[in-house]
Amino acid sequence: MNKMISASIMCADLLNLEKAIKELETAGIDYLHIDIMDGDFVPNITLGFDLINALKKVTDIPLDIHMMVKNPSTFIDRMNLDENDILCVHYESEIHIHRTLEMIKNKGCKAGLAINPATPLENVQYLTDYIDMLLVMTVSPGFAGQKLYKGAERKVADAKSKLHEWGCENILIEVDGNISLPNGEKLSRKGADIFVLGTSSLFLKDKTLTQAAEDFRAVL
Ligand code: S6P
Ligand code: MG
Repeated sequence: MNKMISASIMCADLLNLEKAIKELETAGIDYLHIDIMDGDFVPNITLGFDLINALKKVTDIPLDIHMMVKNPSTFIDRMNLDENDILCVHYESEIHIHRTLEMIKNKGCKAGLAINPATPLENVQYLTDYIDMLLVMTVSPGFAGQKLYKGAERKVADAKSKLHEWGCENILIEVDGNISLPNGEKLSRKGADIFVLGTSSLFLKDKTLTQAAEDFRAVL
């Protein structure tokens, strides 16, 4: 399976976003990762639906939307997405998460389920028919610039073997949080497919986005 890069837009130069998007296109980035936070599910507030709908008009790079909000089902209709985009919600964000995943599938885009460091993998087992991607958080959600939590490598390895055991190899594993070159290399070996890159490896002061993406691909 091809390994893919998802660029974390909250870490881009937001005052020159169009320029960054064009550079990410040139660099062959696979997804734009859009973090939506509500100040309630996580202690921060970031990007929103107007930005998503504006991005859909200017780029063909598929969106990888990471909803860190309570009751995300309320907002599903607010985004114009197509079959290549991924809409990802957290296991803990709804009482009836299965219904939300069904709503996402009915919308016609791909569905992702995000799990926090403390979320057991078994919580995913009976939802696998409704998801295209499992987002294994490698930090607690809320902020860029954090440190990989200590169980992350084991969690990704376990996620890979559980998905195999459940006959769900088609479900992609995404990792998000402190994906530096060494962490990316380790997590790739454990089975991660999509890598969310932010301040740790893509948006750097001393490298262009193209160079940083190339350097990251070299360790996968
Ligand atoms: C964090 C968010 C992430 C960050 C990304 C930043 O809650 O979901 O997508 O934007 O992790 O990357 P880094 O390398 O600064 O951790
Ligand atoms: Mg994220």
